[in-house]
Amino acid sequence: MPFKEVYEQFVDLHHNPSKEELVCSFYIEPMKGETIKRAAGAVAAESSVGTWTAVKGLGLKHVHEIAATVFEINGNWIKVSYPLDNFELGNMSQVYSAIAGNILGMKAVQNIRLQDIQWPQKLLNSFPGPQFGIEGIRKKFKIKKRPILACVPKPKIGMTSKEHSQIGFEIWSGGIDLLKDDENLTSQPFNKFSERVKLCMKLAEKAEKETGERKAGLFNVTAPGKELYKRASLVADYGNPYVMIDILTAGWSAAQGLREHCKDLGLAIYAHRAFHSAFTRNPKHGVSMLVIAETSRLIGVDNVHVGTGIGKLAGSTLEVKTLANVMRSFKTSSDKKQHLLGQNWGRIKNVVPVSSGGLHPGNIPEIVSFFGANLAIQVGGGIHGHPNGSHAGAKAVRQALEAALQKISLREYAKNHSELKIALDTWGFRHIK
Ligand code: CAP
Ligand code: MG
Repeated sequence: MPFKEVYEQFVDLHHNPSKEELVCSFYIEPMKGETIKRAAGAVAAESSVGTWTAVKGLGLKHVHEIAATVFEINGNWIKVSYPLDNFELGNMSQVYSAIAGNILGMKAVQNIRLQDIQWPQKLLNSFPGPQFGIEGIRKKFKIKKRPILACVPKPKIGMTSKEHSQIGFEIWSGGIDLLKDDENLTSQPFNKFSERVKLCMKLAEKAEKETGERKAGLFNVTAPGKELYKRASLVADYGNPYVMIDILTAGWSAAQGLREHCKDLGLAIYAHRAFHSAFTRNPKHGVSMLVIAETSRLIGVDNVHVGTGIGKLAGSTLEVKTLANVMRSFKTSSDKKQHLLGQNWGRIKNVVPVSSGGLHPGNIPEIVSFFGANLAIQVGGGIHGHPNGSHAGAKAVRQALEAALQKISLREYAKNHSELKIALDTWGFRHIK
């Protein structure tokens, strides 16, 4: 049999996937001279049991039973179903090696993008999901309705632990809830992880006394091997309720290990998505941010970055709104326009979406009206770039949030709030590029 014919055997447009099967939607562009049917079949073959040529084993009963099937082709969009036995329950890295592995580099396709996954309940339930979810996080901080506020010190790296912790105090006492490490700050010689945690926690306590609000650090525990877990344990020893991980540079298995470790420690997990644009930014190729966010939810993070739509980083307003909604909902519907498959999340808790990247006080009302109040807003430059410093910058953000929640215009509110006025005089309402 000519080798290409193998691929077409993986297409059955009459197949109706059972509830036990995992379904993926892909955008594919066949390579020149290739038909969409063969290219689609190649995707199903390579991501499940097949390879470029016929092999005898394809006729074996169980191999045949678990072969993936292309069951829909609609222009460049295809849907592929995978019987459950393709996957090892609870092993996210294995799942990705199948449905987002070799197929992304196949010559049969010019471009291929994994847009969405619909997880069958058995596979979904083999993952823990968030330990706390939105309700649990709000309870920890006694923040009933307003967005949770986070701030990342800038400059991103280079400050000593002492300088970093002092900035922490300035922003906590200025009205911010969470002091976040930047994605590229872990334990460099000038700002050792343990020293940073120690100094910050001392000042968090002071800020708590001063403000009567709970203050915490999002300490970036991303590190090789056991060191990652050691750092999480250290954070817990200081009584801080949260850790942060660069979920993509660390990898799914490390993140799964952290989730397991955090269960006993009672720590919430904040996921930074640095590295995602390597595979999410090209709309024709790679893996969508939606898939990354859904995966992060299953693994069990309590926060995930979803973007702003209006800030300095790529991501359309429609895309970031969809991401936030999928992270907050327990049941999502399919959507033909966005090629969403819909998901019943069952017992899996929801996730606090984080809007971040180029935000400043003048943007806060827009972010709140766009996302609603059930989210976290993270600001770096838009606090530390305040002409009067980080403390004033933090106050300006909190004031902007108060105005937005009370539906008072920022200009009006700024009449009696000098920090906000200076921020507006500096950045106005502009969208940062
Ligand atoms: C924001 C930030 C965040 C990005 C992440 C930064 O700083 O600390 O890492 O927002 O992007 O380093 O850029 P600014 P995303 O507030 O100074 O922009 O949420 O898109 O993953
Ligand atoms: Mg950052």
